[in-house]
Amino acid sequence: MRKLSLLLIALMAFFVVVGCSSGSDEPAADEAAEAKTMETLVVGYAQIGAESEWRTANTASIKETAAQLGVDLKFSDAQQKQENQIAAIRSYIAEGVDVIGFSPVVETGWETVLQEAKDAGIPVIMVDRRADVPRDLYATYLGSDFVAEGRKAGDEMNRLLPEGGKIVELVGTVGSAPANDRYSGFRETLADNIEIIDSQSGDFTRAQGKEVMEAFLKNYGDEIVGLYAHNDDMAIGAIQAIEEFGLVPGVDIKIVSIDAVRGAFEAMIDGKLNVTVECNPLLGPQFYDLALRAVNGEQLPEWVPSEESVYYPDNAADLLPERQY
Ligand code: GZL
Repeated sequence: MRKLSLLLIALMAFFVVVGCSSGSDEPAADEAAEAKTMETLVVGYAQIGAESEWRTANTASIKETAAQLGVDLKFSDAQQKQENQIAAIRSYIAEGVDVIGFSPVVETGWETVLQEAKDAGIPVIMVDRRADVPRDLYATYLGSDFVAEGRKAGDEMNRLLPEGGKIVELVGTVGSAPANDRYSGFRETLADNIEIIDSQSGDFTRAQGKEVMEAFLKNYGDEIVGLYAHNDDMAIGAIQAIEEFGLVPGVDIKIVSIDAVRGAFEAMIDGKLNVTVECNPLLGPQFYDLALRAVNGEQLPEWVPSEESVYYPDNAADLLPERQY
């Protein structure tokens, strides 16, 4: 009996070994998948909305670059609603795209859906704005240093108001990384003789920038000698309110803004805006380069910062023709 059992075990072991090395024509499960190219890459992009000139230029860069590279782009506009962005990301996961890109409208509330993307093996790249999530939930963040933008804006306000005075602030979308960081960076460099007497959100739009500035003027009138706007669209709306109130924008009220969109150059040429700090929206080329590298297994740096400058009225007319946004 004992001999029979030993024979059976030996036979079983033999077939197991043969089976594994049977040279089956099925490829080994661990054979590296073929590397993706731009022409075979499928990208899902969950955009915030179309709230500003900056966003319009950012969207154009994402779409036009995909067309130039031959990337299959699935694109959605969330109308500045987080729930719409989350739904779009879930739809890309269900579609099985190769990589997901998104600009988080606010910093919080993303961990669950990004974990779902990770569980599905889909790398995520944060573009433009950053979300507050653990490092293992995203491949990299491509975007600006918003704190540095705020610091530059503070330096410019100090230069424009050497005697100091009372200023107001138009904040971007509440809870968004640019609003949070531009708020804090500005206060790091602002001189002690300049007092921020009011600070309200205009949600990065012209309409709300005008509305909030009208309220500021009603409450404080010509006490206000300066305005810090977190983006050019709110500044342009505020300029309209200042003119309707009977003051001269750029003269009675010095204005410092951020983005450096075409509308800001036109306002500087008209003498109504004193300075704009650049925030580059043309992120398409860098995004697809990072997306392809992530899909093909490269470990990416935590943050890829975009290059930016500061622009003034004195050469705005010369530069306007070459501005791409
Ligand atoms: C900044 C971007 C901001 C712009 C606004 O990178 O997220 O959102 O400053 C835009 O114009 O609406």
